[in-house]
Amino acid sequence: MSAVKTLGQFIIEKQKDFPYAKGELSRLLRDIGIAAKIVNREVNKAGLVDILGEIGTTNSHGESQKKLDVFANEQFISALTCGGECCIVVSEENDDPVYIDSEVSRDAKYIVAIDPLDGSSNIDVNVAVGTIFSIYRRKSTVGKAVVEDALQKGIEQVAAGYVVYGSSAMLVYTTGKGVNGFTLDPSIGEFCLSHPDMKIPKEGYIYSINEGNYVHFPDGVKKYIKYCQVMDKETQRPYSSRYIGSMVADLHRNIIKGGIFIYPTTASAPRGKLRLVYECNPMAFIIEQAGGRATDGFERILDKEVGSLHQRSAIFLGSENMVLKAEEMMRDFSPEL
Ligand code: P6P
Repeated sequence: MSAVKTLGQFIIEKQKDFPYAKGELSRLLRDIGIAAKIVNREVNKAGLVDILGEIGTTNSHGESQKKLDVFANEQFISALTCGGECCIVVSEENDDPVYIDSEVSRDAKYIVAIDPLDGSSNIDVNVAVGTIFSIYRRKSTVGKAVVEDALQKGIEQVAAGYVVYGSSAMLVYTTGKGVNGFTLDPSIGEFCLSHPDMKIPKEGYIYSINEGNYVHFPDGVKKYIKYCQVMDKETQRPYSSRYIGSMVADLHRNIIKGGIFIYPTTASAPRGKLRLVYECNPMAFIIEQAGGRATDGFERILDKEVGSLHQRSAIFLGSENMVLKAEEMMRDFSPEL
């Protein structure tokens, strides 16, 4: 039986992939793992303790904040502050960047963008939720880090990952050399390597989209949905429709089984709903590293200009052949492109 390899051991082992690494990124990834274990503990008992429900405040998008959203945000910011490797945190839960200006973080060179508890509206109904994180190296080299350090294109990410708090807690991340998944073993309190070198199937047979918004979808999306539903034995259609309403859970399933996740523009979200910096870019980095494809229907997600911290984007990501087919239909209905 092969020896268990913990997240910490794996991170240290892979540090040799980065000849100039001095251990800061390794420490940062371990700090995130620690906070994820604390959040998982609370998510797992959310129904038992007074941590459900709303706290009467809203985040920068006008969305009501739940106790667990705020708790998770505090845990990640606290772990990153104590770890000393991060100089700015950009969070879905904070309108403005959180500048970490402490003795230990004075020379920190990493920026972390995070959605601390994605899909939190599912907590009350016991459906999987997740954390999404993205790590950049600061561009500015002197003085305190500045907000422009957090407005880098997705292609500049040095690492990205997610935690899915589901039937088991899993942490999946990439540093640009493939994707690896770790499952939390509660008996030892460690994330252990369970899914080495994750690859998404090139072909998939699951499409994931909120069809309740159908009337508001672009014509290319409507055509793609109809394509998924047509009977065609050769291409194993109709595909299955699976939509959890928690991006991390939908994407994790698609990486393992194959599939496409689409959140297009809609009437209520003319630029898309999902945020580029701490949802689309990290997930796109992971999907590409797993052999998949991630665009906004036209442009590669990782190449998109980042103009503001909470900028939104449409997203089509998953099995390469499925995303290519959806893009073909988007172009068919956008002749001006
Ligand atoms: P809708 C959760 O709020 C989230 O940000 C993603 O996790 C999820 O995929 C999406 O929004 C669900 O949005 O409009 O379908 O409920």
